Amino acid sequence: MTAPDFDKLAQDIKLWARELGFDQAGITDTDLHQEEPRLQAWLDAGYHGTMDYMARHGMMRARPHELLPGTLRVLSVRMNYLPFEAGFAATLRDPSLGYISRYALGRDYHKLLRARLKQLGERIEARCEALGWRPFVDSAPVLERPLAAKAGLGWVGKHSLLLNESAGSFFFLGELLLSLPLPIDQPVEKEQCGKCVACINICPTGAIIAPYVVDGRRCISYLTIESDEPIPVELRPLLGNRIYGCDDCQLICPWNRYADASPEPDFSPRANLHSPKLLDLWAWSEALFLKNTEGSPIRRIGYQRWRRNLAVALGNGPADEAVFTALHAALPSADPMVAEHISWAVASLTARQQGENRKTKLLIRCIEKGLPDHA
Ligand code: B12
Ligand code: SF4
Ligand code: SF4
Repeated sequence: MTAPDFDKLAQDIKLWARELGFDQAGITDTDLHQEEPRLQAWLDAGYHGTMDYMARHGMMRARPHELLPGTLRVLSVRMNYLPFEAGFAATLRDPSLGYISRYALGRDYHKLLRARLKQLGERIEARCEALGWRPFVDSAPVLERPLAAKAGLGWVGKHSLLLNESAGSFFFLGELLLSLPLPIDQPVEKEQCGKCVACINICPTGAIIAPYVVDGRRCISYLTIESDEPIPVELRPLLGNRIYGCDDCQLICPWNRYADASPEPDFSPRANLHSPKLLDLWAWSEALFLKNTEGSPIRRIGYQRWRRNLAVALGNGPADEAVFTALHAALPSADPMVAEHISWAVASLTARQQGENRKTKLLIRCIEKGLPDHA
């Protein structure tokens, strides 16, 4: 058997990736040694909070070849996820609605991306004998953003997400580790944030503590999804109506004016999650939560975290009689952590005059000016 033409194979792999629904693919080597001190500093500072898996794999995150011995290249892929009718402003503006991060409105992306990467791996394997390969998405102990940046998919923005000149940042990343000496792609020449610091300023909880550095413990995504602990009291009012993740640092980013919506049916919003009334969600029993979130990433947080998040959002919303009644009714049977959040919500509604958060107002104005297609 003759040795494969690796230039041609690299071109074919990128074509197959497009055929499988990825919006872009790039190839890089496994050398991330420059990232190791930054990753170590981030861990040493404790910015991972209770995400123990971040510390557990240590520097392996920066050494993909240790994950699969023999790995020579990383194929990095990205897939847009924004739904056509994202309804950002309408949902953020109305405090009686719950805002769910737009990546989580449809089916769980992990399954979709991993299945597509597996298909891609099988297709490459059919061309090359004795190939070692392994797909990764998100949960992988590798630094996906620095790898994608090296593979030419974009640059790391000051919010720490990967940004692409023509696609913004509303996309998922995934990788295939490959034992093939494919030609590598060049990184984007320079990051293009320039003097902009909009994401840092708009972040509701001040989680972007310096350009490119996110203190996970302050990020709403961590507080509402990853953490199973009580949400720190001082941060609760800042969450507004964000009940699962947060998109603010991406929404304010000028590069997302060019973000494309995804035609992928799996990412189409489920009607009951797109811009739901908080009180409707609050009425879900655990059985209904499990039924309504089947196949959705939201299911992974479980019912108690879901209730905790809803209680905070209700406490930040309108002080209607119906809200007080619903909160009081849930108190006797609530799990102790949720009960504490319900009591906080009742106290907060009682004490406070209603009014939209100042930063949210500003964000909505910016979305309406800059993102007409999605707003
Ligand atoms: C842990 C994690 C989180 C944590 C911590 C976030 C963080 N910034 O690390 C929390 C729960 C808060 C989180 C939130 C979100 N996440 Co997340 N998360 C991850 C995960 C699993 C690991 C990230 C990681 O390694 N962090 C450790 C830090 C040290 O790494 P880093 O932030 O990449 O930092 C590097 C660079 O910033 C760089 N750096 C540091 N200083 C400097 C200076 C300069 C000049 C430069 C150029 C670089 C640089 O050095 C660091 C080390 O290499 C990845 C998947 C993966 N395996 O990579 C998804 C991932 C990063 N998340 C993703 C998403 C979509 C989100 C959310 C948007 C979800 C949401 N809507 O709620 C938010 C965004 C918050 C934000 N602004 O980061 C996507 C990002 C896609 C993209 N376009 O970049 C990923 C890649 C998942 C995926 N497979 O698609 N996430
Ligand atoms: S996702 Fe929200 S809370 Fe997290 S860094 Fe971005 S703006 Fe801040
Ligand atoms: S908002 Fe500005 S600073 Fe932040 S990532 Fe976008 S361009 Fe960069």
